Amino acid sequence: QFLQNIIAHPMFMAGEANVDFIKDHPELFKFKTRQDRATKVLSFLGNVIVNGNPDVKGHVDPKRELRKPLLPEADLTTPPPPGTKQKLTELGPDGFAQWLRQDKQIHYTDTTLRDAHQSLLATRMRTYDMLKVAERYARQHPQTFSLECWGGATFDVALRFLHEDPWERLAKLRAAVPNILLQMLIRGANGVGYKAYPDNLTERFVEQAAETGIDVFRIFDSLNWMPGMEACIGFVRNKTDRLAEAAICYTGDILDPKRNQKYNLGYYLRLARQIEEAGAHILCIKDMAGLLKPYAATELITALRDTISLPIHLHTHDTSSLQPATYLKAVEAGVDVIDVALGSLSGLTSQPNFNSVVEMLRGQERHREFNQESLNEFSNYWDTVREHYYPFESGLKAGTSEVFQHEIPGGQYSNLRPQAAALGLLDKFETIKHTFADVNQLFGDIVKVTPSSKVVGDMALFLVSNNLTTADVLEKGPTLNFPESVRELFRGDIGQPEGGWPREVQKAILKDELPFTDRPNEHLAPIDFDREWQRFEEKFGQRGKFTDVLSWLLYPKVFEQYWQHQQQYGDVSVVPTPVFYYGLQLGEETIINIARGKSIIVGLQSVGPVNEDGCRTLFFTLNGQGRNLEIRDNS
Ligand code: 3PY
Ligand code: ZN
Repeated sequence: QFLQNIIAHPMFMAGEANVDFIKDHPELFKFKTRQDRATKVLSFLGNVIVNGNPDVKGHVDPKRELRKPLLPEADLTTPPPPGTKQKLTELGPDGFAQWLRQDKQIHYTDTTLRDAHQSLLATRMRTYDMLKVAERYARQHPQTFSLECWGGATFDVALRFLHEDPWERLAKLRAAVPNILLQMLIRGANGVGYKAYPDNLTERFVEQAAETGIDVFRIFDSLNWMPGMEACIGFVRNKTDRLAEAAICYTGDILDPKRNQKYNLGYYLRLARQIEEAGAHILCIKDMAGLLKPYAATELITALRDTISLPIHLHTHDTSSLQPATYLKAVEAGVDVIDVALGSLSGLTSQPNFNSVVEMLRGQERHREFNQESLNEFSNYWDTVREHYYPFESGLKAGTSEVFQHEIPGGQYSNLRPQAAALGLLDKFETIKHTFADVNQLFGDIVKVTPSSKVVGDMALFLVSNNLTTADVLEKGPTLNFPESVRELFRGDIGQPEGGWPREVQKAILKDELPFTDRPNEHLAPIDFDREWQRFEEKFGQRGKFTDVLSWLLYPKVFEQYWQHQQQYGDVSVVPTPVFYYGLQLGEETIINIARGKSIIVGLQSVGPVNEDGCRTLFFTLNGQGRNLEIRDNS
């Protein structure tokens, strides 16, 4: 600790420490009393036991029996066979892209660790459950193209609700899966956030993500606006040796004359050419709401294959339950990679079922073999684990063709319901869905995906909660105080839509504020990283890792809360999920691996009454020894 104090001292870092430095600075001898990891974890558990985990408050069913998941079979004594990761190292990104385009057999991206739980379980899947099976997956299914496991909403949710470091998650997954490409979703100029960030922040973020473990960067812009993607494509291409996969977000219906005025085949082909010119290695069709119907897929994929020479990756959500048919047609038309999720985390607002799609293509000349028995074991593992997250289920019971009318993205659909409930509008959910579609038309028919979809949702909720319709926006515009996100959208904060914003609506929303049409990032000062390192140290009292500085710059408030939690309770990502959310029952024991090779066995013996200080005394056993802890009761 003494040496750490010296190294961290500002004078030492500035190279100004002379011979009297130690004598003149008694504070170097001040040592923080460190609580050991076990005590920190114990106080986290104590808090959950006494006060509940706030993330599930009001949704806990104490009678619910949670089973222990069975781990899929795998031989962990042998190293994982080489896979796409080794192929990328061998061929480099350009060579890899050519190989992919020419490879006949269909490839699969498994989204279980990112989009599947983002779309079904409010993004709550914890590193703990992922790591239990990651090494096994690497051995059993090395022919998988990639594992989508990072980015999108997972960065924010990991810090905010799970109190986990997303970078640690990625590093651990990388170590467990050295043979399959790891993939992330990045919102172009909006990074893993909801607004534009300075370009040099996105640049450093991309470099660090590659260094920590990302191989495939799926880059999109929420309005399909090329300037929102170009810089990010360049960062991946020029600053890393990884794959830049740029996405066209699919909206409307190219085969429907009522919906294809703006978003028609010509529009998508033009974007694809621009993406190829911008230097992407792979083109993605990102069908975030699941609107690409089977025969439209035939037309789109065939035309794209004829127009560009990049490999094509197709992403969809099975909200309508039609999307396996779309995959069949896309495979016939020559798509190179399709996104699927392991059975028990597939379907509805998530991706189509991995296990079943493999079987659908058996007999098709492009079929790729997988060990079906093992895929089912993984599905069964996630089926049991999914139960542990029951408070986050969306309640959607069946596929719905309504999605073709409202066009709400899969990841947003399950969120809109609780948002409506929080505003006391659950009985108006049908109206909200209709209003979402009306707002889209009012906004000029835009691409709807994070963050533009969130703004359409915010506006729909605003109108419904104020008993207004879209017609009122123009009529009563000057007297209405629209949500901040709507003003930002029309100001140009997240880019420009195809055909521009409808002028009258823009005027009604912005009133006297002037919009801009250049890149929002142009208005942001670049980050001075040396200064930010210093500010970080001043604020948090220690130098911190670069990844911490990045997380703080992206999500300042969320990171601060995460940091406090970390100081108080240590690394809680190691706590088993049922214990993390629901605590321990009297007499129950759990094993927690608090550090590499170091486990503790914790049992709960008793919970005392509230004393005069408002605390309860909890009696635990820690590796068989009694330990008591005072926990404040906040009720
Ligand atoms: C995200 O941006 O998180 C998405 O999943 C968009 O579809
Ligand atoms: Zn998606």
